Amino acid sequence: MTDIKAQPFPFPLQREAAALIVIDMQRDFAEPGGFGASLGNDVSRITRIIPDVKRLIAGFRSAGLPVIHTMECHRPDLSDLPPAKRDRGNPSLRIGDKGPMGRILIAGEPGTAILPELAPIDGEIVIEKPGKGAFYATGLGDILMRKGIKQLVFAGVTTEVCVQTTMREANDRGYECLLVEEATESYFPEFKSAAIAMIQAQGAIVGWTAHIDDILEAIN
Ligand code: C5J
Repeated sequence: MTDIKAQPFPFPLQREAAALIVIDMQRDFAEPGGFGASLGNDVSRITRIIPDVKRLIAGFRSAGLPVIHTMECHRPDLSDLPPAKRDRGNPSLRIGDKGPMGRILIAGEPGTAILPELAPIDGEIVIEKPGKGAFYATGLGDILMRKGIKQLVFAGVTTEVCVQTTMREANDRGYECLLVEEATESYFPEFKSAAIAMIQAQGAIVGWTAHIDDILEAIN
């Protein structure tokens, strides 16, 4: 066991049981014309973390540790999109509407794809998820169990929505969760800070947070 320098106290890394999970680094959240922009957000906040997420993925790959990617998306017939989700947020383009990068957050559309710089390579798991959390209505739990994964290192967007929701789902299922501070972002800096504070609070009630260099040093 190797300890990773982390908050609120060192993270007890079990190298053979750890995986990186990269949440929703999709064009729809990071590029003009996508879902994030349609809600009035400044998407440049998201593109700024791409180099750090890329470095983190490269570190896990070179250490021979699993990299899992998630994508928030829905079926073309919208049968997995609850009206309550489609109607909320007052965006200029709703989920399923046709935008400049194809239909918003629909599986297979260009805008729904993972950013090319962070694209999965052969053999990496990609989870398509209709919810904010990656365990809801997906095979993620079974996949992790089959692979003997017990610790999840989190990157991706947005910190307080899909990243935090998935961390909480994982924490409730018994996984030890570590959020990489430089490799996650929100459209709202105060929400990122608040999510980090919530995760670290009360003796790691939801998990730990750490810096990218401390993680890469521990795994390589
Ligand atoms: C949002 C996400 N923010 N991936 N999705 O709607 O966080």
